[in-house]
Amino acid sequence: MKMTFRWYGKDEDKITLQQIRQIPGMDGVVGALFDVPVGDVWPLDKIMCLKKEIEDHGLAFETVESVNVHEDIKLGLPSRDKYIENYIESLKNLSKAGVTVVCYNFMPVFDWTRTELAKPLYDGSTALAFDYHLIEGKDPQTMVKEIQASSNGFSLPGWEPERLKELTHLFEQYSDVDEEKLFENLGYFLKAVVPKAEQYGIQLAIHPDDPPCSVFGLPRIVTSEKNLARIVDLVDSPSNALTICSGSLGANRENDIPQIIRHFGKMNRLAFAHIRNVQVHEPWVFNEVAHKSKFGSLDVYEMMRALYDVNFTGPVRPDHGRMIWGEVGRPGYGLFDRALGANYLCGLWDAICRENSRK
Ligand SMILES: [Mn+2]
Repeated sequence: MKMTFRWYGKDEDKITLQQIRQIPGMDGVVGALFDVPVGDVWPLDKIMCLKKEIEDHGLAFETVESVNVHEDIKLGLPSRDKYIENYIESLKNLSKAGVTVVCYNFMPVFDWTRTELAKPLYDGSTALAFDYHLIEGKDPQTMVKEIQASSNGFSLPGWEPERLKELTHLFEQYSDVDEEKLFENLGYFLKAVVPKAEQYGIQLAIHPDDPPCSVFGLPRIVTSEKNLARIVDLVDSPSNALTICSGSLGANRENDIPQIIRHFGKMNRLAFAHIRNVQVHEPWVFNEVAHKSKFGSLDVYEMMRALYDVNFTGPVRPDHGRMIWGEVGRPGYGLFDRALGANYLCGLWDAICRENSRK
């Protein structure tokens, strides 16, 4: 596995590449062009600038998160073909820069959803939290305002203000899209894009819905092992692959993450792993915690062990972190706790490798 760190670029992230470079065991950066509107082609010159910037700091640029899928593709509107063409063009340009993994999600309207961005934990740190009681009966506009008010001034991915202005209209458009229709629209997208991705040497890696349940009545399909199996079956190609995000899938305790890693890893459909821990208090009530297994509901050792067992050679990143040591930053994406998380994951990995080379 290659240890990576998500970075929002020099204009959007107050964490520097120099700082990321100094995290022990860091191999690469997971980057993206955040100034290209969703649906537009990612220009080759901008991709090459980002690549150079990252590589000049001794880090690899092979993984992109995310090339977002335009809403018209998820809705299955006639205009989707134009956006699919643009998507393919972006993949072509990324392949020219040596990118081999492209993460994306297929969540209607919202990207990840939380009800609290700075829930105080027992040790004075804060973390992202979700409690479905707080969402029940709330209208999405109020929710958006609350999230934006507590985002420390950062524009959160998937919650960009421009996009959310259209919220009422978007909800209307989704009124006749159920889970089956969403599967159909994902299939249409993948059938067009995956053969090209394969040709360009790129694995498309769909990210699980976060949390893996319906919010505000919108359909969600990337939620369980059963649905992941259905997705990889939509197009039979190693380029139709998965991002396993332990914190997203793990919010539903019925998802056995090590088993999911083993199953899809053996099929060669695992392209990217986001590893973090969550404490699940009851179904759909959880908060994020430090990466170490003992602080949450997930067995992080077993997940790393499963990645080792399937000979996973792709990128892994610590996912969200808490805010610690007084850091003020992008919710979930501060420097300190994610660096500690990466170090913990590298430590587990070293121990697993050493133990097995002795046998
Ligand atoms: Mn994730």
